Amino acid sequence: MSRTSCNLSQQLWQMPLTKPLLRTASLRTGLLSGLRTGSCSVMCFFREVQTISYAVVDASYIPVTRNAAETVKKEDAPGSIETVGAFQKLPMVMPSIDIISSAMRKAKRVGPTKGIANIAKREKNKGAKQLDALMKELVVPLRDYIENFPNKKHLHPYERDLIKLTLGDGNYEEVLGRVNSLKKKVVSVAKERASLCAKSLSKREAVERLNEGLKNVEEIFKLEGNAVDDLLNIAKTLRAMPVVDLERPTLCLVGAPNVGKSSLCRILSTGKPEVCNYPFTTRGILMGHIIINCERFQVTDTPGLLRRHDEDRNNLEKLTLAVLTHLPTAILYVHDLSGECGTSPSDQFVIYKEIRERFSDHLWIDVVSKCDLLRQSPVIFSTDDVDLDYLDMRNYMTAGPDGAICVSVKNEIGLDQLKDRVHDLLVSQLEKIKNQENN
Ligand SMILES: Nc1nc2c(ncn2[C@@H]2O[C@H](COP(=O)(O)OP(=O)(O)OP(=O)(O)O)[C@@H](O)[C@H]2O)c(=O)[nH]1
Ligand SMILES: [Mg+2]
Repeated sequence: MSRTSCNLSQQLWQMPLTKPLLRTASLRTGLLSGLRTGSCSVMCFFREVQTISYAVVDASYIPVTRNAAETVKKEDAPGSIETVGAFQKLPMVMPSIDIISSAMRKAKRVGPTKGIANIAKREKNKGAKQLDALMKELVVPLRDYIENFPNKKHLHPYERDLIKLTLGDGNYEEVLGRVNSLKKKVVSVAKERASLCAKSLSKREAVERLNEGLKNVEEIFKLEGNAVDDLLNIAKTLRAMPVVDLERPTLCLVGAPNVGKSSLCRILSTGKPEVCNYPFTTRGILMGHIIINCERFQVTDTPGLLRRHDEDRNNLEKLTLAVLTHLPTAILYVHDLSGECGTSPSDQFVIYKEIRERFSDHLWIDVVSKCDLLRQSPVIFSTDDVDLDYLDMRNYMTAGPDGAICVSVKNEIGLDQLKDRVHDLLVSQLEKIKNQENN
């Protein structure tokens, strides 16, 4: 049997994280870098390249199984995980139909042990060996998946949250559990059939028992192999998640839905998150990069936050909070006081105060968007509370939080000032991360 190692590369690209479970990810096209005049900054969304090892066995590929030492190391992983990137190391999963057809083909090629003269004995020996080979061909990839899809408790909390919020609570474990029970079933049925075949009394009986055994194992695999296909889709979804570098400062655009976060992201970078005039256009974490003076930073566009308690938040909002909680982000908070976005300025004030308090340790810039639409007097919704006289809120509704930069993407107002502030913010964030590392 010839065994050749090869590397296959798979290109990754950022995608919205909230595609329903197991739906094939649609890849976005790459975006080129753009230049910012003045401070020589470039913001761009990058493709990430992933390299995975396979062994080619008999003209088909199987994922390389890691050695025992590596497995033990993973089991001993510490409680607090400080690295991300597990999704890029997931094993390649083959479609169940490919696994079974390749296994059947290989098993049927297995001959009897040489030197058995008796025809019946030879046939019994061949049958038992073919069933055993079939079992091994099926079990090797399944075991590889079970061992190399990480246990959630060994993941960084950010990745744990991504799994929960994008695949649904418990789905990851459920699918791995189904793969494991398929593996056990294959082992038990194939062993039983092989032993039956070995006990045959004639050549004919051995042939019949072999054929029945092969058919039986094949049927089981075809019936329950959808666990493998589900795992394949999980791997695709997870691998397509934005790649994050925890040591790089990240600018995170936050605010209520429809306030202009993605429009600003498009201006600050050459990334092209979708912009529409309705809430929750952005349905996942979009990760890109900003290069300022040859230093590379990350930028994420996030789904909007509504005024409500955490237990009522949808998974999109929870994704935004997961980014802020687990990644080293500097926040660019966007306020829309024009009355156009659907969330009243007073509600935005409440959301803002909560987020500001909760993430008070983050570096921060406030931006009032759509200033081309701003009026002299504050916009008050008919649903607003009566205590609007509250001074802070009055001030907020007129000009946003103290120090906020007023910008208009439409009329190109305030954008240069914003870019300069973003630059300074990210440089400070870099220093903050370095200081934290040194302490
Ligand atoms: N007049 C005006 N409209 C703007 C400006 N910036 C954004 N908009 C519009 O506001 C709407 C929402 O913009 P988005 O950038 O998609 O807002 P978002 O915050 O990313 O929205 P979600 O992803 O749904 O949370 C779009 O119709 C934009 O064209 C601006 O400066 N002036
Ligand atoms: Mg958006």
